[in-house]
Amino acid sequence: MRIEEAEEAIRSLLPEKRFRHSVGVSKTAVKLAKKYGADVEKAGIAGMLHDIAKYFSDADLEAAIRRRADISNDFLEYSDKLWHAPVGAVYAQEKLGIEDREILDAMTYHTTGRQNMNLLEKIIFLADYIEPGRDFPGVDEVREVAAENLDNAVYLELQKTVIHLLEKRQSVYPKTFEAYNDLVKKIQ
Ligand code: DGI
Ligand code: FE
Ligand code: FE
Ligand code: FE
Repeated sequence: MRIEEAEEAIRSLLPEKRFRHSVGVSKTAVKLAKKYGADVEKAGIAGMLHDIAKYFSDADLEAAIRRRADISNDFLEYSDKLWHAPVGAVYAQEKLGIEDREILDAMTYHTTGRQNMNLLEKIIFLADYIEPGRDFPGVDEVREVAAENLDNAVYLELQKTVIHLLEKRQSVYPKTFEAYNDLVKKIQ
């Protein structure tokens, strides 16, 4: 699959605003891939597809998580906002024929992160947060750090996300903490 084919695949599945977000993530991921030496085509495809399951119903998302032995059922114990990520990867594999493990993992972990994220996983995780359409307090700081050091930017995103969740009295998926603990060791 090429980036343009990925764009066509999401067009009918996402409302206009989410479609534009996905194009923004794809373009940002391509830029980060060029800067940090990742596979540019994979970054563009994973960025385009990352939210493909965002508008599936909770019932469908839950059914997919239960059906697939390779998606941890512990997602169901946490926020339903997490569910579209692993289910999107399964959808990309089953319906779009994507078999590339790096693309599928980048999609699976784009929301929560995890420890030992590889280059493509970090790029998609970060691109989702800083694409040009995002506008929330602190995003410009992360954009600036992203231009300098990938791990520092991923760390900052995780720090802001965890603080945000705690302030809103929301649960934090364990892999998000694991990603934070991993990156805090790697920052400069
Ligand atoms: O799908 P997007 O809106 O583009 O972004 P996303 O997939 O990164 O979703 C982020 C949302 O998930 C954000 O509103 C925070 C929420 N969330 C809920 N629980 C957790 C969580 N995010 C992380 N990283 N970890 C959690 O435990
Ligand atoms: Fe998402
Ligand atoms: Fe995210
Ligand atoms: Fe997204």
